[in-house]
Amino acid sequence: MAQKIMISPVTRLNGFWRLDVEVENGKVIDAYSSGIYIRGLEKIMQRRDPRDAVYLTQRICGICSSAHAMAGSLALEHAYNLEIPRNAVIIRNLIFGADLLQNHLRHFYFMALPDYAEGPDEPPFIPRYKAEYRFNKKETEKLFQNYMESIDMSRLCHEMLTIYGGKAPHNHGILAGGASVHPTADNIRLYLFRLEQVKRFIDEKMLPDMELLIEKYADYFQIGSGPETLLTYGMFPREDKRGEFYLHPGVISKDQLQPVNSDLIHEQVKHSWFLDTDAATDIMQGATNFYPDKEGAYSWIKAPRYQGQVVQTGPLCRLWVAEEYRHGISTLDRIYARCLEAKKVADYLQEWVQKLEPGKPIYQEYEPLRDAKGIGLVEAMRGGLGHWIEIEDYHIKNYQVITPSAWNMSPRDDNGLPGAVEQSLIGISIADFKNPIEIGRVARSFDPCSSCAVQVYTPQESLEQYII
Ligand code: NFE
Repeated sequence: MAQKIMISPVTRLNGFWRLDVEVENGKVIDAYSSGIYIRGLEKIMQRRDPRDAVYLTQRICGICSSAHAMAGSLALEHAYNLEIPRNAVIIRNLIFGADLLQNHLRHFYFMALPDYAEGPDEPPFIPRYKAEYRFNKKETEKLFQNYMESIDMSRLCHEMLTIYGGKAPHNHGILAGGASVHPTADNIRLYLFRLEQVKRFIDEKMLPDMELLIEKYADYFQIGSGPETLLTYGMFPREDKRGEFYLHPGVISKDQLQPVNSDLIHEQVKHSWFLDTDAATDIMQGATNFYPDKEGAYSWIKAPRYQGQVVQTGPLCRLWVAEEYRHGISTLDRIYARCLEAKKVADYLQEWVQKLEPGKPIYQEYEPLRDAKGIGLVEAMRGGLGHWIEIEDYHIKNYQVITPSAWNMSPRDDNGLPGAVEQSLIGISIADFKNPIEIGRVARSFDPCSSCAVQVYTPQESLEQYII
């Protein structure tokens, strides 16, 4: 008979997430991913000034804010048909790139590593599962020295972000029309000085630590693959070619690379606590109506699908589409690709910061339109992020957000197809039912963030009014 494991909340990630798995003969035969609180930012956005979108959506979560600033700005620039100055594209990439490095460093050392290396016998490393940890004492000590050093590196990344973004995590440097901080010889130097230290850490500590992880846990290249359809919207807009990205957009389905078509993105809600009418084939018409008593539902995350397919998204998908990493799709591939991407982005940032032109424009003036629609598709740290805005009479009529973690952590869809993390868990072996460390290893390799994925209600208002 199947035994059930429930982990709630899953720790070492942002937000509150619950995983339920059924285990039979030591193997996971079924898995359920539940976002266990409400976001509801779409409700908060209604009737606001469209220019607020860039700032308010950053508050969806505290760890990928600059990605929301990018997507919100792109959506408005699309709606207003704006072209922003070259300097602005670069500055925005410098802000987002610094934030991405901060995220990738944090994921590798704080979120993922403690699943594989046994930390010191003190909080936050205890309590922990009793399991097979494969590093020897010397290796473990070295890994946790680097873990501590990565905190300094994370701080440096946030300092880089603030040089052009004003503050972290929610920056004021990215806005519709461009950027807000002019490049100067001085701020370029301040950015580079920090970047060089972070780059050195990635090259000399993070990548070697990743290689050591591969040496000891190579079996995780065969574990936790998840869906084989990979999605990326394109990361880091090019300053020299409008509409193009340094890391190309694309969907890999059945080994075929296709361009991303936003019309093929839709959301299903059969197993999510939303009214059935919130299912959307056209995301611009999407709605957010909470229904916590819904039968058969188990998550505040909707089920986004691409042409009906379950997809996974994130650094592995980006490098796969860029043909820079085609080793495999698995737990360790996702973690490895994230580390390789950190190196790639650090190299890019060094190149881009030197392309800034002090004295040249950073902002394109515009007149807001009375009525308009726009879509901002961009990559966040964890994968494809989309913002859809409809403006009516100078105010937001509808705002919809589909985050990478909604793609990855989604529940079953209308056809009963499990979401990406759910699929990756089904079939894995659990060595010790009381210490199911394998679940965390596989699930955390997606760098999940349930704050982004679920729908927060306005604390002044009662939730009751949203419930039918
Ligand atoms: Ni809360 Fe986020 C990223 C977005 S969710 S972290 O990256 O958008 O996946």
